[in-house]
Amino acid sequence: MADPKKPVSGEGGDENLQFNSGTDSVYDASKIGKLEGLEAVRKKPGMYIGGTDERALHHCISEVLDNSIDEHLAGYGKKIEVTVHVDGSISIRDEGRGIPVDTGKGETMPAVEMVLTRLHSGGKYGQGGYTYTGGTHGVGAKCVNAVSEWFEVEVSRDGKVYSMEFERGKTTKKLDVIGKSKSTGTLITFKPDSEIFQETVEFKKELIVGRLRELAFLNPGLEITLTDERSETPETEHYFYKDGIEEFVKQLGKSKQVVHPKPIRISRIKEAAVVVEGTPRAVKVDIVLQYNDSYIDQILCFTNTINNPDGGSHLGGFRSALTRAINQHAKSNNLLKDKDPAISGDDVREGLVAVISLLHPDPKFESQTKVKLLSPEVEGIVSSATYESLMSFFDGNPSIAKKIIEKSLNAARAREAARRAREMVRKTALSGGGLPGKLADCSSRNPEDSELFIVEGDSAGGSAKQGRNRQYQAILPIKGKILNVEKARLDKVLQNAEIRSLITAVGTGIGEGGDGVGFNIDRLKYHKIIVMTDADVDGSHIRTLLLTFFFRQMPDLIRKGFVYIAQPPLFQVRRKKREEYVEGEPQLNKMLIKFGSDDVQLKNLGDNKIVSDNSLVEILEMLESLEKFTRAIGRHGGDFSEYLARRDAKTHELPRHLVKVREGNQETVYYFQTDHQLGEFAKENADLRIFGEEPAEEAVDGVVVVVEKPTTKASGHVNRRRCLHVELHESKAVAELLNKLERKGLSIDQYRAADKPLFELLEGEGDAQKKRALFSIPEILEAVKDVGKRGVTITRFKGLGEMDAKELFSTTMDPTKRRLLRVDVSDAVEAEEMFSRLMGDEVEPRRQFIEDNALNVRNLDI
Ligand code: 0RA
Repeated sequence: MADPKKPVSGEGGDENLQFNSGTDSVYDASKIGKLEGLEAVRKKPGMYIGGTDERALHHCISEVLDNSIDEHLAGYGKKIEVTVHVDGSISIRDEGRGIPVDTGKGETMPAVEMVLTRLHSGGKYGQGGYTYTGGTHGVGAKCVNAVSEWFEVEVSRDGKVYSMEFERGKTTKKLDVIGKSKSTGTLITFKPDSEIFQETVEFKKELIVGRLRELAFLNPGLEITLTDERSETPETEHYFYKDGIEEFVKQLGKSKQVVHPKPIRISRIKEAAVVVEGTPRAVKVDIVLQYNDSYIDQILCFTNTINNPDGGSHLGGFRSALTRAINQHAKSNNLLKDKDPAISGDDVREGLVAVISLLHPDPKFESQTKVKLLSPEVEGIVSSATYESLMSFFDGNPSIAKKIIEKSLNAARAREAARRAREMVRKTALSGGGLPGKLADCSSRNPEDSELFIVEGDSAGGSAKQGRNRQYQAILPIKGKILNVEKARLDKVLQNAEIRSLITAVGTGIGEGGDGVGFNIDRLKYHKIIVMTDADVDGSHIRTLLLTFFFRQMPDLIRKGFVYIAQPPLFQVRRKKREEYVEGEPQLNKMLIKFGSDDVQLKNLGDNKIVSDNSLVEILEMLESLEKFTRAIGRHGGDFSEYLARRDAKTHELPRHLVKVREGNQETVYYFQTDHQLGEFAKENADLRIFGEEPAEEAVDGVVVVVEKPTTKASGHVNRRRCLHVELHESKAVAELLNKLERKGLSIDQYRAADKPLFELLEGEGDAQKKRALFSIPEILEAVKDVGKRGVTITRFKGLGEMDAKELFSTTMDPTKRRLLRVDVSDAVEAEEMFSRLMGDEVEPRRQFIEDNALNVRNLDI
């Protein structure tokens, strides 16, 4: 077998590589020499995966998923399983055909290796009859491989299970058979490389959920599951929607009263709509729409299951046809009176929820990010499909048509009223004294470095005004609960005094632009709008109301990232007359360790040497991270010291597989170092079917399989052996930590409690010195924390008012110390659900919900 440490292929990179589908390439040996490895992707991640930020990180998941979805669309596989592991890696398992593993004629490597390491390959193997793809097929997975610290693929195909491994795009384990399987599919696991994703490598569950749910809606009949093993109690969530986008539309409008119970469905296949490479091909449109009693519209557009937030030709076609159909039906049925205002596009979209899903064999987008569809031929296709379907629906359902027209007319009347109200707001804003009296503006007139703090309550507002930097920080105190804008129409919202001062302070105006008084981002006076409320129920309610207002009336403020949440500290820690402020539990923990380690010394009884202060802090930090893994192994039913005991003496590698076998009440846990050892075990215990093809009987985690031939006991009782197999992806991270600890003089055998002391914790000097004997490594951390807690008073903060002006500034407002959260609504369903739940009547679940989800709030260290 190949040396696992040494890359065996994928040498240097050609920086000038351009994308191509590879269909025209002939992979003779001479060309392969030039077809470079994946260095190009690592050098220019922006070009291949759209950057190195949190969004790009999550985009990696989509890149792999798209391949699995393509398999599903091609008729292979009904289920995709996504699992986030404790070490930060992620697995995507599908039931597709499996990436081909054969080595083609004249090739030097198996197809799977080509597909995953050769920038130009893929098209050649990817022509499996996929008609509609996100345009990423074949390209995605290899780019993800390039930007992964490690990447593993397991292919089930032709009765066998194959595996391969890579590091940063280079092969570290050649293709190998590790077991047998009757099913087919691909399992890809990767850990994003922190050298590439310098901002963060942490997958956020909310961001994953959004995409998975969307994909399930767009692929009716496909089941997608998500398990987050990082949570204390990992549960598997299932996304499955038999009725596809119809259910999507229902969910989006879940909290609202609907105007008609059944969503309207528009479906059309336009044959020979486009010509791709000389072949005429069809374009397919699916639209579902439904009206509700709200005052906002939500239209989501997708092309080949990719979201196009900026719309494009499909949206254009839909919008114009909707306006045309409603006006036409109203006119032909004499539903308009002379004094009625004209019904505009805005009016027919009030209270509309719609999802447009387009399948196109060769879509053209405005940019790499695919936020807007260009393909001009689509406009006419969508427009005529919409117009014709709606006209016949209205004819067949005259009472629904009448309701929709009545609703549009109301919207038109309200639009007139709102225009007058907005004009009034604008006039007050422009007539000099228009700025709200309570606003303490900053002196800077440069929006880029100006900040507006919206502060709950006059008392906190007073402190903030005193403590602020008046050069660039403006303060607007908001009293009590502002109007619930979710439930009110624009003209009502604008009558509320708090809302009016908010609008004037922000400067942009609200509502649709176009008539000169609407929202205009160019008039924004502050590039940071910071909501600063108490960490209690009222505080979060006010925060929610404010965010709802922005979300509804100034969505671009949120979309463009101008809205933030201030984070006042959660704890005050008093010790020896000193006060410090602490953000949250993990930081508090860190602080206690720091206090403890300041007062103690650690003596290693092995060599009788005192560990240096610096080393002690590092050791304690490592022990903290190790605890996370201890819990994870425990959750799989393993025992951490047992697991550590299986470390390979030479390579220091830890077991990569855990198999728990249960027979009656008896439970045995097995650990395996390599895929091979697991394979051997699987062969010897064929009844367990570790690479199972039977539906899992109680899938907790990993694969649970049921015995094939139950042994029948004399009593006639059927005794089945069950097993749970978990791949321990965290082993690499744990092994690294252990190596580091070893370099600090702590040996792995000291992990389990010994019968004699291994370390001594020393406190104080000379005769007064206290000694505490420690029998194992984990005890070190505990003992130091105990010392750290002494003489410390911890107070939990409730309100901003509990801090004086200076404290408020230094903990929450000072740009060099504060931590702001940027508000980022990335998922419409989630946001919708969130807002409706937030607006519900029960306070406690709502507060919890805000704390847990905080609007996909993104951490920003500013
Ligand atoms: C190349 C060719 C074929 C399938 C795939 C790649 C493939 C890639 C991925 C990535 C994740 N899951 C996947 N499933 C399949 C076609 C295979 C054939 O024709 O048998």
